[in-house]
Amino acid sequence: MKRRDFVETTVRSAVGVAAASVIPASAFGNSLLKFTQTPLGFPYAALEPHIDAMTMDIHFNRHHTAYIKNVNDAIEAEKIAVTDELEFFASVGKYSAKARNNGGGAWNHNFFWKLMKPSGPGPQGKLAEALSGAFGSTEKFKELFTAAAMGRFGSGWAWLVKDEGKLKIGSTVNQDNPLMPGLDIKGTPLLALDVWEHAYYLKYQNKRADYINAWWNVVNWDEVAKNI
Ligand code: MN3
Repeated sequence: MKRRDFVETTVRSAVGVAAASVIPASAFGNSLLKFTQTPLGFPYAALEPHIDAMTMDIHFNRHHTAYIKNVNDAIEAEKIAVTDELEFFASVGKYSAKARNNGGGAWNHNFFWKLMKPSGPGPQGKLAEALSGAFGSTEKFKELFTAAAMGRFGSGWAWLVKDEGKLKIGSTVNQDNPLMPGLDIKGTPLLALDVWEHAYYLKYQNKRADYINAWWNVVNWDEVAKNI
C-alpha cells in the first residue's frame, strides 16, 4: 500500500466515512508532496569567472525560488496526491502547465546546483570509462553534449542520461526533464545544463557557446559519477 493510500484509509476509518466519498484535502494535513529548495553547496561567487556571482544569486534566489513556490501552490490547488517527486513526474501529463513547468523548474535546478563546483579534475575511473565506451572519449562526449545544448532552440536543458543501461545525450524544452514520460529523451539523469538565457545572459548575453565552454570548467564530475 502506498503511503498516501494508507493515510487516506486511516483517515477514512478514523472519521468513519465511506471509501467512495470525497475527503477534503484538509483532512490529510501536510500529506501532499512539497518540493524544497536544496541549498547551494558554495558561495555565489565560487564559480567565477565562469559563472558570475550576480547570475548565481538571481538564478537561485529569484528563478529557482519562484519555481519551488509555484509548484507547491499548484500541488495544493490541484490536490496532486503523489508520494514522491518521481511519481509526480511520471504522472505529470495529468496536471496543469503550471504544475509541470514549475515542478520541472524546481527539480531541474536542485539537480543542476549539485553538478557544479569550483574547478576540479575531469571525469575519473568508471565514469571516464563509461563516457569513452559510449561516445568514444570524454572530449567527444563534451562535443556531443555541447551540440545538444547549442541545438536546443530557445529555453531548455541538455541532458546526459542512463536509459536501460545505456548513456544517452539529449535536450528538453522549457523545464521538461527526462523523468517525464513521452519525451525524446528518457532515463535517469546524470548531468544537466540549463540553457535558458537567465542562466547566462548577464555575463555572456547571446553567446550561449561561450557560456557552455566556460561551464565545462565548473562541472562537478564526482557528483556526475554518483548518478551513474
Ligand atoms: Mn534556470
